[in-house]
Amino acid sequence: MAKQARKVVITCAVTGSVHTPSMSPHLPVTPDQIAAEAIAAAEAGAAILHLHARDPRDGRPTADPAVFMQFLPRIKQATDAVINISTGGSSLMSLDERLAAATQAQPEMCSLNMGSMNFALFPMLDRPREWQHEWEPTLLEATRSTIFKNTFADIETILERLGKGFGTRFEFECYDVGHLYSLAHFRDRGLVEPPFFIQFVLGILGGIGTDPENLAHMKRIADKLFGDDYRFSVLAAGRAQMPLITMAAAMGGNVRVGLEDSLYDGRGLARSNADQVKRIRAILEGLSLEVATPEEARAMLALKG
Ligand code: KMH
Ligand code: ZN
Repeated sequence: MAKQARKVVITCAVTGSVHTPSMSPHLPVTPDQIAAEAIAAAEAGAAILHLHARDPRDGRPTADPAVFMQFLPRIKQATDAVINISTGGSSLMSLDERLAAATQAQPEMCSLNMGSMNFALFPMLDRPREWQHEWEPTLLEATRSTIFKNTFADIETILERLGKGFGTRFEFECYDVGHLYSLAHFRDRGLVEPPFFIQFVLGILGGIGTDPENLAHMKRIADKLFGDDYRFSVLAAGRAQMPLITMAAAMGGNVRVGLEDSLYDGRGLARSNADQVKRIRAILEGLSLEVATPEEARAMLALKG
């Protein structure tokens, strides 16, 4: 019998809280834009949609569940994609703020950040001030002295409220090798169940860099700690996005694209999230890899459906 092709799960992170509206005219910020971009990304082949919200008035990141509720039902109605709500929000939000939307929506999947760290956005200030909205420099500057706080107690709270409470499964965001050991600790305590969906996050200033050796090392250690009990995916910030996720696919992993992680497509700005999905899709097909449907992603990751 012919060997079944391995399927690759494409996650699309549609807007995030890292980039600011003046960096790209294509970054979706209103509920209409977020819904339209998410739906187009799903139509292009994204099985999982990783979602944040933005204040429709100025594009600033917001944790307000009422804003999430302006786009979530529309996305659910138009697609079968797995909804993944961020619990990372932004490093400037409190844990309660970060959990508010997920608590209300009780999605199939949420992100879960596996450690506290510096999370610098201030290098993005190296752009002409006149390009920037008046709130942007203050917000970016604030990340110089803010810790992205994800203590062991915070992680337990998220596991308790969302995992145990609603059967939500997680995209475990690991920004460095130590975060893999933290996840293994929660596994050893019986607080998380396989299969684990581990997102290797490369290229955030404060976390591991985008060197290919780092990706190989993250996988080596994850193999050691989790054996067959995990699936990995990769996101790489900025221009490293496509090269690193291509490497991930070649290594047997899954991929994350989206304007949350990179504003680029090739040499210029990505015109949409769907453009990035289409680009990685073409690369995957060139590698003779098949793209997983949402149903296949649900089965692979044991989601509640
Ligand atoms: N912005 C990414 C580097 C989250 O939303 O919980 C990581 C992320 C975190 O997506
Ligand atoms: Zn995110």
